[in-house]
Order: sequence, then C-alpha cells, then structure tokens
Amino acid sequence: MTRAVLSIGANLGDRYAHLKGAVEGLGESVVLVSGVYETPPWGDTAQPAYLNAVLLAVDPAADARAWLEKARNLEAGAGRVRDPGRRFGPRTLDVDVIAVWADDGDPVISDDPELTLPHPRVHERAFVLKPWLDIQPYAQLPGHGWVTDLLNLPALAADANAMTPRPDLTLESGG
Ligand code: PH2
Ligand code: MG
Ligand code: MG
Repeated sequence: MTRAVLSIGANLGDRYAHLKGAVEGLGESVVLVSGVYETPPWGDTAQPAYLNAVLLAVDPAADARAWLEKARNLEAGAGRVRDPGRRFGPRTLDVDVIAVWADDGDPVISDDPELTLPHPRVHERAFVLKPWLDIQPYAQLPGHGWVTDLLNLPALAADANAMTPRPDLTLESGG
C-alpha cells in the first residue's frame, strides 16, 4: 500500500468541474480533501488565476509510478493539451504527485526525471503547501522538514497571503 499527497489545479474552462472530476476519478482512494483556493498564477504570470486543492489518497495496489499514471489519466480526461514550449502555462487540469509513502511509512525518494519524488518544486509553492497543511497540520515534506515552517518563510508567507479561500466550492471525498 502507498499513501500519496496529490495537488490538483485548474485555470482553463470550468475550473471547479475539472477539480471535482479529479476527486471523483480517484474514487474511494481519496481519504482527505482540502478546501479550494483561488491562487494567483505562479511561475508564468500571464495566465488566469488557478483553483487549487490538495488530496491525501491511499491505494493498496499503487506504487509511485501508478500514482503518476492515475494523474495523467485524470488530466487526459479533462482534455488537457500540453504546450511543450510553456512549462508553467495554463491548463484545464494538473494533477501532481507531491510525495508518496510506502507501507512502512518511509517516503519514496526518486530522481527519475519523469517522476521526481518528492516533487522538486513543491517547497516553493504556497498553493500546494497551504492546502496540504489544512488537511495534515503535522505534514512534513521529505527532505525539507515541517510544512508549517516552510510556509512561515517570508516569500511563501506572502504567496499564501495572496490566496483566497473559496468555501463556496467544496470537493467531496469518495471514500
Ligand atoms: N501550476 C503550474 C504553474 N503555476 N500557479 C498556481 N497558482 N497554481 C498552479 O497549480 C500552478 C501555477 C504548473 O503546474
Ligand atoms: Mg503542476
Ligand atoms: Mg503537472
């Protein structure tokens, strides 16, 4: 069995419907779902605002690679088209595997360029860390320590401050 923290984001089309589709698509593996936040675009600012949320999911059969496959299938289901020239560009649905833990509780560490674990940029992204902290107040990012400490760093605190909670948009967990 593995546990995975997944980040979901959307900034094209019906953003809320895309996030709901991802949670529904993961079905009973979803254990915890954060609130939804409206977030300014990060990395490539010339694009619409995102809706972001974070999920904790478990699957008795999935290894890290299987989580990546699930993520890609969900993105394809939302009609995502990749623009190879625009790495942080707009998308209907982005599902990122943030970190995976094996049965014994050990984090999966991987430098496979296709699936680097933990996610190589997540420690810079308030739009992932803040919703994650909402569902797991004692979350630790493998290799980077407590998520709450990361969010207290000035740059991340400023980004977190610019996020708007959207309590009007709820995501149900399938479990
Ligand atoms: N995803 C990106 C690039 N920038 N900005 C926000 N606010 N939220 C995202 O999910 C996001 C982003 C590429 O994965
Ligand atoms: Mg992403
Ligand atoms: Mg992605």
